[in-house]
Amino acid sequence: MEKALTSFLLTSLLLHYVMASSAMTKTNITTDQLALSSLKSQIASDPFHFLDESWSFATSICHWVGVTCGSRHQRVNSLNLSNMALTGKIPRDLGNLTFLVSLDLGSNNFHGNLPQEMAHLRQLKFLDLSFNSFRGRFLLVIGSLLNLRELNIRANNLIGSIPLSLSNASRLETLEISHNSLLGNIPEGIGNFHNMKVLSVQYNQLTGSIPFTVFNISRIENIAFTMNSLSGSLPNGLCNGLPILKGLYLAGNKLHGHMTTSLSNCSQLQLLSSSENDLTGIRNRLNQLTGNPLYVFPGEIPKAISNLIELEVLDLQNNRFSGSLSKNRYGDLQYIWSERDFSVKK
Ligand SMILES: *[C@@H]1O[C@H](CO)[C@@H](O)[C@H](O)[C@H]1NC(C)=O
Ligand SMILES: *[C@@H]1O[C@H](CO)[C@@H](O)[C@H](O)[C@H]1NC(C)=O
Ligand SMILES: *[C@@H]1O[C@H](CO)[C@@H](O)[C@H](O)[C@H]1NC(C)=O
Ligand SMILES: *[C@@H]1O[C@H](CO)[C@@H](O)[C@H](O)[C@H]1NC(C)=O
Ligand SMILES: *[C@@H]1O[C@H](CO)[C@@H](O)[C@H](O)[C@H]1NC(C)=O
Ligand SMILES: CC(=O)N[C@H]1CO[C@H](CO)[C@@H](O)[C@@H]1O
Repeated sequence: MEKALTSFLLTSLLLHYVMASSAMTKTNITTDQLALSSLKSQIASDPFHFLDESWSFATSICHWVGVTCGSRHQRVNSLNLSNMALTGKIPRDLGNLTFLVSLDLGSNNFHGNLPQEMAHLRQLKFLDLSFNSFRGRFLLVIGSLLNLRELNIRANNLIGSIPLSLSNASRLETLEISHNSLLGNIPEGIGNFHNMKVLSVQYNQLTGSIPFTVFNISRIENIAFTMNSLSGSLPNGLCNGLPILKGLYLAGNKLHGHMTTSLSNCSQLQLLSSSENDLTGIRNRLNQLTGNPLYVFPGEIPKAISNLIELEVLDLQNNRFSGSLSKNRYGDLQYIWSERDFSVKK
């Protein structure tokens, strides 16, 4: 009797739970549906009709083009509208997609300010807004996205300085904020990114010196500061905290000083660009990198280039190289290398 009662209670409890949670899922699907509809209403042009037909209430949002839902919650966890030639703005309601883990709007014609409400996307790990025309001080939002691993806002019209709060997003592995109009100093807090592999702030209007904390991020593979107005000198023992550094892009700044420190600890360095600064002594130091596949400095293609077993991409456009190239073997493409422009391949 007791047993039957217990089992009855358990069953009704379970039923209650199932009903309550399905009601919640339903409301929440509506939430996501409204948010996506709001986004669609802000898209002024969809020349290839990616969303026209697919984004209709006749089908579940989980089947809409570019939308992926989580299998447990049936909430939108990924939105990928990259490279669809869409023109439009991002509505505040996008911030209601609170289960989003991955958002890729790269390579479209989105414009206007990015809404503050994007700070509500706390689950976000991957955010790509590159190659659009977004403006405003979007980086202020990033300090709220504590789970973010990869941020790519390359090639927009974003302004403002790099906020101190950015270092709250301490799990970042890729910070690609190049080709915008960012001003001011690079904050010391950049050294908090212990997992950082790629740091690219090239082609902005950043000033002040490079915080030496950058040279202590032991997992970093590529650092790109090209074409800013950074001043000051490089630290002694530059390489000692950067055991797996592959690319260091310094060209086109106001750095000065004589390189007295050894580069021999940068045992994986493949590309170093330092032209258009007031740095001396680097060329001599490069001779220490005898085991390395590639070193690049202006005016000369190094002989070692023909031994490039690990070369991923070599892009020599817009440079002033001289010398001749011999045949190389090519492996997996991962990065685009050129003297002045570093980019993460998508
Ligand atoms: C998004 O969330 C806000 C705040 O909860 C709410 O006011 C708004 O109506 C929501 N937008 C949509 C399209 O549901
Ligand atoms: C988005 O889709 C494009 C094209 O299918 C793909 O190349 C890209 O990797 C996707 N982005 C993400 C974050 O999965
Ligand atoms: C981010 O860091 C700032 C200090 O730079 C702090 O005031 C703020 O509370 C932090 N925000 C979060 C969400 O942790
Ligand atoms: C680099 O890291 C070491 C060891 O953690 C620390 O002692 C040193 O102060 C750091 N240097 C900078 C410039 O952050
Ligand atoms: C290379 O790094 C090691 C360990 O950090 C250090 O002991 C050594 O002095 C460094 N070598 C040079 C030439 O700086
Ligand atoms: C309308 C709404 O957002 N409902 C619920 C969606 O799911 C979260 C978490 O599961 C709840 O906190 C909301 O109340």
